[in-house]
Amino acid sequence: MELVAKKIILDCDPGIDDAMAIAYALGSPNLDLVGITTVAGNVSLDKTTANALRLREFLGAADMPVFAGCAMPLLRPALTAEHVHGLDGLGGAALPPPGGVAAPEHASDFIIDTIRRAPGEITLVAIGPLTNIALALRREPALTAQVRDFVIMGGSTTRGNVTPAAEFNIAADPEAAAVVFSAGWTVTMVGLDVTLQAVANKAVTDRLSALGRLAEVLLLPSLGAYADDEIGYPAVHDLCAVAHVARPDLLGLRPARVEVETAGRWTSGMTVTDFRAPAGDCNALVATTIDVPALWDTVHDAYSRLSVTGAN
Ligand SMILES: [Ca+2]
Repeated sequence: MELVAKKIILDCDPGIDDAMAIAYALGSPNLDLVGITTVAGNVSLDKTTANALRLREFLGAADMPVFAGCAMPLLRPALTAEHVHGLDGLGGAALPPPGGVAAPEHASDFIIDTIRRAPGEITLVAIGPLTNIALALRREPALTAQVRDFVIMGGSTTRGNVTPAAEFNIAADPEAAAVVFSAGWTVTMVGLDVTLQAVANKAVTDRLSALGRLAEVLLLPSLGAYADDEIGYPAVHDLCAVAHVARPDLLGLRPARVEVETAGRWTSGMTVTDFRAPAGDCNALVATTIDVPALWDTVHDAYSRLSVTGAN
């Protein structure tokens, strides 16, 4: 039986784990990446966009369209994470500056138009703050019915990483997340409950180091600089969400009602998750388990299929 790769749009804020997710999306035979959209998040929009362009060129996909989106959260001042991802967003990976430029269209227009033209075919995967997605939903509410699936890396049912209550992608733009979770579709939420288990420990980096220039130029320098002093090794959050689309067997999902806290003095950006909500009230499928060895197997397989380019 011939495998039909799933078409995906990746909305991202590269970002070290975003870079690993983009590389996976390009390498996986189960995925057909149709475009990359960028948003402000880990670093500013000009940097996340430049990083997406640098990555497409380095990863042998110079024709992959990149669309820049929102430079600021809907209502709040920007929240960035240079202390985690480095000043340019890719840690210690010294990729050359981009040769090309982003397409002129706004990210939210690309998302709306592409999904409208192929109803039921495209999975939208958001691995940064949800600003572009909220904007797209406000402009085209029918997006919820036209998309095949909608998957995010974000949130948590237990604890945060920016604050004790909130995970970064939700904390950076809680109002956008509230729009997205209340849009009337099912959000597949891949949050810290599972992504904190997906750590690139020494055994993982030893295995990745056999991948030649991909490892030497991108994976090892960026992972080496990826700060997570809490668990000792970096957790590759975004990679889990993209890998789930290619390999749905990796995660265990449970239906739940998720509300985003936007007003709490201590809990702004918290994804308040009710697993006991009646089925008709559920707006999310929440990842609660992950097969970590199988994740690294599929990642290694996808990475080994890439033909990395770029000058020495
Ligand atoms: Ca990200």
